[in-house]
Amino acid sequence: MADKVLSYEERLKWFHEARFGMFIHWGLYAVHGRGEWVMFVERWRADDYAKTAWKFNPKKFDANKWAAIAKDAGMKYMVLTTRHHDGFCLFDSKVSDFTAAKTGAGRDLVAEYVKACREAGLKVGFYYSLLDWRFPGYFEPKKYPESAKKMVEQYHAQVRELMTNYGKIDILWYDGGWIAHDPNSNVAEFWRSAEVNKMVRELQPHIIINNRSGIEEDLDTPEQHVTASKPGRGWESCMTIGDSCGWGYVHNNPNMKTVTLLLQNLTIAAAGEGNYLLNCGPRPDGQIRREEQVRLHAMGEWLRVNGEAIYGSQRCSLSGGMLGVWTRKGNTAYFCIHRYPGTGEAIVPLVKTRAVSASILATGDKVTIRQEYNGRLVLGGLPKKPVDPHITVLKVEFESVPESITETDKAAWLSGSV
Ligand code: JFZ
Repeated sequence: MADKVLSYEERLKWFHEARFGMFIHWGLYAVHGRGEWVMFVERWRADDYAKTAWKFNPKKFDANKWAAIAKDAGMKYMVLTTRHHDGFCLFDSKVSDFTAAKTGAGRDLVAEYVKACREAGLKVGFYYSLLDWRFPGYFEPKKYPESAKKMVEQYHAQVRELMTNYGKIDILWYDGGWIAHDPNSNVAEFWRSAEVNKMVRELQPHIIINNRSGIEEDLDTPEQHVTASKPGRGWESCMTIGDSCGWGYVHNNPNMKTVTLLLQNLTIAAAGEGNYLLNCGPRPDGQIRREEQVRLHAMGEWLRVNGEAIYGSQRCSLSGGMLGVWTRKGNTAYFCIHRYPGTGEAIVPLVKTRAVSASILATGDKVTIRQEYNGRLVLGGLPKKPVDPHITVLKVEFESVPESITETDKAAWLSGSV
């Protein structure tokens, strides 16, 4: 008898605590070094591209090293591309010969990934692309209806394999559903996604499913931007460390984001009660490139000191103004300062609730509190230079859940009488 499907809140409890995960885009495309869309963008003939499978033999792939990098970064889960749009499966499949197990690698790379995640105490996520470019029926479903039907059947069969053969899976990260059709077709109907997701939840009652099979399900997935969903709705911003043009390995990727920007994105996501799924595109040999490793390590260093403000964060109604963003846990609020003031004071307008105490989270050093006209909370006695090169967090205890003043007269602030 299958376990009962957990409630939405129960299923998302660990996710809200986690706040930060590692996305991994890895597959045949890494051999070419020009991102995961290389087969389509360069119009490789299917049989020509398929030969790449015999060159893909990741001798240096060690999933335990990936898991160690994710843990060191302060990440709590991983999501791996089990199959991307090019159709190549990193897992062993009975319904496809285009898999790592049956070609150059000769291994079930997903099985190794799952084992490593569990041994590291990380939650396990599977990315799976519904579309498969190898099927003419994806591009011309009306002209090649049989091919389109077989592609849908592959999706149903392979998701069943993924949900059956690898133990407890925590996130099913669909992709590539909406691109398949002309704008006025119904994605969920074309893929018969409701049938699949019903089966998924029967096999994995606690699983979180994202919104990319044509059905809303559990998670919104803003891509390459950090945009909060409405309160109560789970969401996760997914983003590349390098240029947005490639999730898979891009040999020369000149625009790697700074650690400061990556941490700002993480704090903005946490402020909106959302998660940050940050992507690595490992080399064809399975190693995560150094430029990504060093940034992830630095994020982990910051989280080891300031993680209290991020993990399990709640929304906070206080204004961060020009300086940064607020997260909250009960009556305690955390001011994540992105633009540190040089005056020794951080001014927060329109604070309704009495502040009781304040300190610098990283050092415990006390911060002075003054509450004045227009609800201005002045946090003072700050060192002239920020204690952290990226983001300094002030921890402020309030006498109740901190609230903002609602301005009924929009001009009242001018006379200090908000
Ligand atoms: C998709 C994939 O195509 C991409 O390779 C990567 O896996 C990313 C995480 O997901 O990218 C998208 C997603 C959405 C749109 C376009 C590309 N869109 O909505 O236009």
